Amino acid sequence: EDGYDLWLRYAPAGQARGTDISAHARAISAQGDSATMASAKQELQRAVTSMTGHAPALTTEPTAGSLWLATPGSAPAIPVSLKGLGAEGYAIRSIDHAGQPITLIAANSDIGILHGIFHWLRLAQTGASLDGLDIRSAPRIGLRLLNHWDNLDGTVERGYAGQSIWDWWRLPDYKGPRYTDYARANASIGINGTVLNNVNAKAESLSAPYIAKAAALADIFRPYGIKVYLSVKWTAPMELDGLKTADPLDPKVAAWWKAKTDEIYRAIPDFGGFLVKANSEGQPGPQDYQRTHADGANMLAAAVKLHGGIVMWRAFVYAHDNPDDRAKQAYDDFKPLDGKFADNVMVQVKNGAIDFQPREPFHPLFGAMTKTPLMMEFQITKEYLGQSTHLTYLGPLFKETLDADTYAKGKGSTIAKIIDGSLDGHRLTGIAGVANIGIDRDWSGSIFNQADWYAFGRLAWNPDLSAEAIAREWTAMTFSPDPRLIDPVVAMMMGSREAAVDYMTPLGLAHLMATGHHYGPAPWVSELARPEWNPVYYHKADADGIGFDRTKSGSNAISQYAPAIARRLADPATTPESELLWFHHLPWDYRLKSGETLWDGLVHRYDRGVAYVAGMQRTWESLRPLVDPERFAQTEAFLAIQHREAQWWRDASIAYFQSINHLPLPEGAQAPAHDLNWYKARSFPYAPGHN
Ligand code: BDP
Repeated sequence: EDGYDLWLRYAPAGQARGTDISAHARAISAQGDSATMASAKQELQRAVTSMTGHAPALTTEPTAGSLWLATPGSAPAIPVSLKGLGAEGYAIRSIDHAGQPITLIAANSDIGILHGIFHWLRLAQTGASLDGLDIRSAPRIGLRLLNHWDNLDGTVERGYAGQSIWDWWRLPDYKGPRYTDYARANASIGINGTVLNNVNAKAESLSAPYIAKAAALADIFRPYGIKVYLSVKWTAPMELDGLKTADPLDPKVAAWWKAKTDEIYRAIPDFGGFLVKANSEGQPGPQDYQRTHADGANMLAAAVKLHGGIVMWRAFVYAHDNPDDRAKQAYDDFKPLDGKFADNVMVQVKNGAIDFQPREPFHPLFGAMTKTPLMMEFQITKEYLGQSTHLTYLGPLFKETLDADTYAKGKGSTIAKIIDGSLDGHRLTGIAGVANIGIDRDWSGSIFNQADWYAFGRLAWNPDLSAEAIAREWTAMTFSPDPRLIDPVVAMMMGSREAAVDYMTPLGLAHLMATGHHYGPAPWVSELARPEWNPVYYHKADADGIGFDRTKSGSNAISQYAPAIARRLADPATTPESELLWFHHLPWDYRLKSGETLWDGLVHRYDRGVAYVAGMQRTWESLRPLVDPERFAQTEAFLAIQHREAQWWRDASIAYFQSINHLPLPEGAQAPAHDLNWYKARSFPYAPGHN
């Protein structure tokens, strides 16, 4: 049990349950023989055999106790309506077919069938009833993509699970089995696209040899309903073919992109399109030629349009020469461009306005660009949340953003409704997750990090699912459906993200991580070239108080939100305490709702975070008899690391803030183990994931 099988372990189900599963999967009946249908049948056979010890028969006509896979193309008279299921959805129904009980899995397409069989396998694996099924499911969001920040040299930016799974060197000739397992895992949670290379892109990824390599991957992923996309470097025409400029309005530049796009589509006929990081953190872009993001996006959009492709243009921008609050800059740049983008462009916006912090208020562009389809960008890889060793389940973080109410069109204008297109009537809809996948046997750097990949996919399919329900499914499939295990593991997962917020950046603090690799605490850093790279820029602690004033008296970032929200955020008393210091600079003796001072409350939260991790260690220890030794030991070791590091975060932060406010610790709180200089001296320049 090294974690390679992810949530597709298909562990032996035990006598009674095995018999039950067998009875519902005596045979797999299907007429189609596409590669997709073949994968669906194979998956079922492998799973049912592994869970029950009995291989189901393969038939073309449905027979008693069979799983009947039917599309209008393969089986004309399907006794269930397929309306509203679209090209990817499915229906699962227990039916009586000519006097025989069978389970029908029906869809408009073979891809829908594949999604349907994975749903049925989820039921089988989690111990759910397989009788009386009447399920209909279709994705709420059209494009459900992973973004790989994988470099052509095999490293992964912000990757904590080893090198890239793309073996660029040996592609396209050698296509290892991992690519298929990757596709299976993604198809099982409904992911339908993957951007292969880092947003900090190299021009070479668009050269002929790399197009051939991408095409080889696209061929493997196609039967699983997964399209390939590429990140592009804006100056590729100059770097690859010696053009004098990359000005998007120069006809030669447009012609180059058109020809390049045609070349890609010849190799990959269903190529998805381009992802662009432009004029951001040193990347070139249209602004270098006094053009706008829309000028750039639209030029590319024209090139892919005829082929049905799209452009995903990232809104993650902040300029080195802009003295204004970094949190405001994306809005200031993009809001005026609303309505100016071509209809096959999506603007891809991170969940928060800074950068994937343990907690951020939602990005103010959500709700502000009603004429442009906005794509959500979450980070599945935990750059700022403990990377591979900390157990911090991201389901609650994703949900917090999806459920956030923008009030853009009055109460109930949630972000989920913006990105699924329903609020503003967009048909092009999407969500992206920065992948946490690498060559490690367990794919994600830890067993529990697999849950974040899983949760992302499930929420992309249906943002209304609860983080807890997803954690339950994942735990049942990854470990076992035994309630003695599920209940404590899920409880542990559900509070884990809040615990990280507590021990790293409580009460709305943000970006206090060490330089470059963003791992441990370094709230003291103040000497980096750009002000907004320094933690002191974010916490603004001084003898009198702490926090970033984003109200009228400060940067007025709150004015970027809908009036109903801005009003609430204008006053610390009506600002959620979880976001307090994000929006306000407050005196150390400010009274929290609990009655304690801000300083005492801060210290208590650090302590609460550390205590939560100790609690997870106890819970995990109690589960020793229920978990296989290999995976038990990994989590046990990682929790010990997490506990040590939570304590480090707490102590370093307290030592630093105390050096500024000179306040005593609240009654009963332990003094940090070392003095501030000890924490400042800790460095680890070779941390992974940072180039
Ligand atoms: C930040 C990362 C950096 C990425 C950047 C981005 O630190 O490595 O390149 O975001 O999203 O989170 O472009």
